[in-house]
Formats: sequence, C-alpha cells, structure tokens
Amino acid sequence: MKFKTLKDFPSDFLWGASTSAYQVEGAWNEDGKGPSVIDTSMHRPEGVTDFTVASDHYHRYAEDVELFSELGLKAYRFSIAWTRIIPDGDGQVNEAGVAFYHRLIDELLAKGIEPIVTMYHFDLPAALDDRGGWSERSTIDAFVRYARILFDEYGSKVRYWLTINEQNMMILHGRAIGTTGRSGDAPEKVIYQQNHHMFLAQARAMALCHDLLPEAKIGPAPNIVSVYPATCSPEDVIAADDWDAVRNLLYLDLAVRGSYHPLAWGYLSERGWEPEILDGDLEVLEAGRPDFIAFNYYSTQTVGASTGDSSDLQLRGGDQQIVRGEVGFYRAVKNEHLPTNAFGWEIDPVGLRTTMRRLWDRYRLPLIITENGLGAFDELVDGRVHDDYRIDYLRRHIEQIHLAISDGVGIFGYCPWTAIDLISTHQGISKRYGFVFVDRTEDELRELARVKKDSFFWYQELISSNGSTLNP
Ligand code: BGP
Repeated sequence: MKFKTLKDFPSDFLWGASTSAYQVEGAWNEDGKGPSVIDTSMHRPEGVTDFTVASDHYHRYAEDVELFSELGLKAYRFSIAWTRIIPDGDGQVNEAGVAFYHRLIDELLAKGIEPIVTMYHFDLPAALDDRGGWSERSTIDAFVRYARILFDEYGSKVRYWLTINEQNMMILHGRAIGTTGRSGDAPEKVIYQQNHHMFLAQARAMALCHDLLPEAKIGPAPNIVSVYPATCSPEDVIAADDWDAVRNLLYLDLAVRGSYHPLAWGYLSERGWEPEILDGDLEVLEAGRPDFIAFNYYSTQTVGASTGDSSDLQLRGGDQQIVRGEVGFYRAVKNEHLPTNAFGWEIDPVGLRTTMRRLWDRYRLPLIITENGLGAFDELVDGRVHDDYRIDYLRRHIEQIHLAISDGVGIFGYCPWTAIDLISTHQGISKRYGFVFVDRTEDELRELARVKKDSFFWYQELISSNGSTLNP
C-alpha cells in the first residue's frame, strides 16, 4: 500500500543500538570470568582475531556509554556474559562479574538510556558444555538459576529482557558462529534435542520473570527473515512455506504459542529428528509466554521447490544469512532483484516491512528489532570514517519501519547492530558495523581509540528529530 501521509514514530519509540558481551567486552578471563564455548571454540579462520580483547568495552564501558549518550540513544541492547556471573555455569556466583553489570546498567540509567538485556548470546559456559551442554536437561536448570540471579540482581533496574539470542542460528549455523562447542558436528537428532531443551529453558525463564517481576517485559530474540518463493509456481510457494516453518516459525510458535509448528514437526519426524518430549514438557512450554517479540533482521531468503539433487544447494552459503538449500526439501535461489553486501548477504529493506507485517499478522505482539545493520570494511582516513553506505542502508530500512508503522504494525524500538565496532561472529574486526569506530586491526591492538563515524552524526540527528529527518 502507498500512503499519502505516514504516521509518526511513537513519541516513546526506543531508538537504540546493540552489542553482545563476547564480541565487545574483551577481558575474557578477568575478575573471575570463566571460559565460554566461544572462548574455547576453534571456528575462526587463520588470521582472524579472537575475542580476548575485542573492543575492550569491559574497561572502557564508561567512555562508551558517554558516547552512546552523545549519540542520543534511548535504549542500549547488550548481553550479559553468563560466565561472568557464574564462571562454571551452575556453581558459585562471581561477585565481581555481578558488580560489572550493575556499574554498566547504572551508567546507562544515569544517562537516561533504557537497558535491554539479552540473557544468553551464544556464550554457553564451557564447563556446562563439558558436561553435555544443551543435550542435558541439567543445563535447563542451570539457565533458570542464572535467570533468577539476573532477575534478583537487576530486576529493579531493567525493564526489558531478551531470553536467548538467535536460537535458530545456533541450531542451523552453530559451526559458523562457533556455538556448537564440544558436540561439534552432532547429528541432527541431538541438535534438535538441544533445541527442545533451550525452548524449555526459555519458557521457564519467561514464566519466572513474570512471577518475580510483574512490571518487566520479556521476549525471545530469533533471527527472522521473510522467505520468498522463487516464482509464483505453487510448488515454489509450498517450498517457501516449508522453509519458513523450519527456519522461523518453529522458533516463534514455540516461544509465543508454546507448541511445535506442524510443518516443522512433520519435517523433524519424517527424518527421525524429533526430540524426546517428557511428561510435563508441554505444560512448561505452554506456561511461558512472551510480552513482545524481538527479532534480528538482516536479509530475506528466496527458495524454490527441490530438484532432489545437489543443485538444491547454493555453494556460496554457510552462514546465518545466506540461504543454503537442502536436497529433497527446498532449493536455494539467488534473488536477482536484490544487491548483496561485501559478504554476500542480500540487502532487502522492503523485506523488513514484509517481515514486520507477517509477524504482526500472525502473533499480534509488540515488535522490536534488536539487530539490523551493514557489515563493511570501514576505513579511518584523517580521523574520519565516511560510511555513507551504512547511512544509506540504515535509512532505507528505517523508511520501511516507518511504512510498517503506517500499516498498523505495533513496533516499539529499533536497535541496529552495532553501537560500536566489535568482533564479528567469524570474520573478525575487519567486518565492522558500528556507529563508533574502534581503532584496531586483526593483529594490532593499537590504542583502541574511539572515533565517531559519519553514521554517528546522521543517527544522532535522526533520533533527536524522532525520525522526522528521514526524508528531508
Ligand atoms: C547475528 C548475531 C550477532 C552478529 C550479527 C552479525 O547473527 O546475533 O552476534 O554478529 O549476526 O553477524 P556477523 O558478525 O557474522 O557479521
């Protein structure tokens, strides 16, 4: 639909930005922090930096929050490292780790920035992984205990909680992002059992949050893409629906409705990959209901009906955003209408509007975008970073949010990835997303100086006008 007049962004819209603990903090083994599966993972290619220092936010958080305040952020979405709070995942609480997040949250609140906290962003404690990780039901109990500690500690300060970041990407692309830990290439049967356990952990955490913190709001945070059929052939439409069910709706239906999506369940059981469901599990899933849906959006995916052979597969695939294809299930297709970024991710701002409309239509829960952004090889030249390509990317996505608001979609915030440069999941510091440049390379830490990019000033103006400078 084309509108003559667009609705305004809500006056309390949460203009934000995102990071995650292991990608930004560094200090990987300081002040009692235990190792996570990310710290022990070997998923990075040769020559790509590790996460030990990252952007050194652990030591520079005050300076960073000062920059976020200057940027005008209304919200900051970050994650808490489970291994700072409980170094081995389910043992003793590490008071120094607890204190760090109090300091960070207090600093944000002092600047009027709403903290949006992800409880678990890929960094499962390695000690839990050594004992079987998500394959074991004891990890569910460990997560719920961790959640209780977070609610008790920070519940009076934090209103918005996100349970598990991109559970669907951990299941579908765990190797690329380094979250598979010890289980490495576990068979799908095991992976989908782990998935089931994460759903139970999430549901129990949501129920606990509502019990302990009636004022707080909590939701899941999957990575969601709209799936397009390659053509209007009915077979392609069926393939698109099938892949949508397995990639997206499985995760959303479990979180919101507490039940397995029938197409996804059919996919699992036909392959013998369905998880074992114990007595009481369905009640637990049913009892955990979110207050909103947070989702990360980078792209859309296009698929066709399976040809039944290896031509279903797209060889450039292999990470979170590039559709891979599955022989006998769906065929990966390159969408010829969309440009790609330097890393092969298709760029589709209109797809964001479609995705928001579909989510709103299906679940009628308030939405917040907790990641969206452009990874690029930024360059620092004479103390400036001219990232007009990022401004263009963000502007075109925010325009679509504006349209979706006019469509009647309920959305309360936008937190692009990232507030400040950090280490990519598997492509190091060279793939940058931030509004603030961090001066370091893969192998040279330099001074880690912070430099405001051109996009910083652009977003600052946009926030201060509550979106009205979008189309001057
Ligand atoms: C999401 C993750 C983030 C992040 C982002 C960009 O999947 O939630 O942690 O890194 O993607 O991905 P990448 O770092 O691979 O470019």
